Amino acid sequence: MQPTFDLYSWNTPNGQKIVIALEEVAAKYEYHPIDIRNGQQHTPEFKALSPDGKIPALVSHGETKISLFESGAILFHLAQLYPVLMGSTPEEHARASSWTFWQVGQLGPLAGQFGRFSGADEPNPGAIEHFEQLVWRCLKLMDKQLSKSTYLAGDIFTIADIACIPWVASNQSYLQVYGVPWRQHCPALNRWANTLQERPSVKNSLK
Ligand SMILES: N[C@@H](CCC(=O)N[C@@H](CS)C(=O)NCC(=O)O)C(=O)O
Repeated sequence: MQPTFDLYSWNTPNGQKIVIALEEVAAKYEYHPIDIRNGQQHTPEFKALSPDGKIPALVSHGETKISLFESGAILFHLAQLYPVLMGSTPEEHARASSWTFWQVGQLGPLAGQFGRFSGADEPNPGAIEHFEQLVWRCLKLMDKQLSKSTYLAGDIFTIADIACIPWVASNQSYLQVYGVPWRQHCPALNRWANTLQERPSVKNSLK
C-alpha cells in the first residue's frame, strides 16, 4: 500500500525540506498550513502533533498511523519508506546521515541565530558578527565537501541535500534575506545550489 501523508507546515526552510522530500518521491500528501506569524503553532491541536510548538509535523498513514515532529526525524522516516532518498551504498547512507544531522545541529541553528540578531529591533553587532562568522564556517565547510563530490553524500541526491538547500538558497533563508554573498565566495556551493534548483522538487518548493 502506498503511504499517504498529512504535512503541517509553513513556508520556511524547515518546512520546505519536507515538501522537497515528498515531491521528490511523488508522495501523496495534504498540506495543512500552520501560520507561525499568527501563533497557530501554539494551539493544543498542533502541539498534540509537535509538542515543542514548531513546524514541521507529519502524520504518515502507512500500515499504521505514525506522527512525527522535527524535520530531521521526518526526513529519516521518509528515507526509510523511500530508500532512494538515502543514497545507494552504505558509504552514501552514512554520509547522508552525517550531513543531515549536521544541518539540523549546526547550519540550521546558527543561521537561525544569525537571522534572529540581524532582524532584532535592539542592535547587537557583537552577536551578529559572532553568528555571521559561524555561518561562514558552515558555508565554507559545505563548499569544501562539494568541491569533492556532486552532492553532499556523494554522487547521489539525498536527504542531506534536501535538509541544507532551503537554509542556503530559499527566499526565506536568512542568508538571502540579509544578503550574505555566498554565491560569490563559495563556487562549489553555488554550483550545487544551481544544480539542485533545476530539480522540479526543489524548484516547486523554494518560493
Ligand atoms: N529543530 C526543528 C526546528 C523547527 C523550527 O524552528 N521551526 C520554526 C520555523 S522554521 C518554527 O516553527 N518557528 C515558530 C516558533 O518557534 O514559534 C526542526 O528541525 O524541525
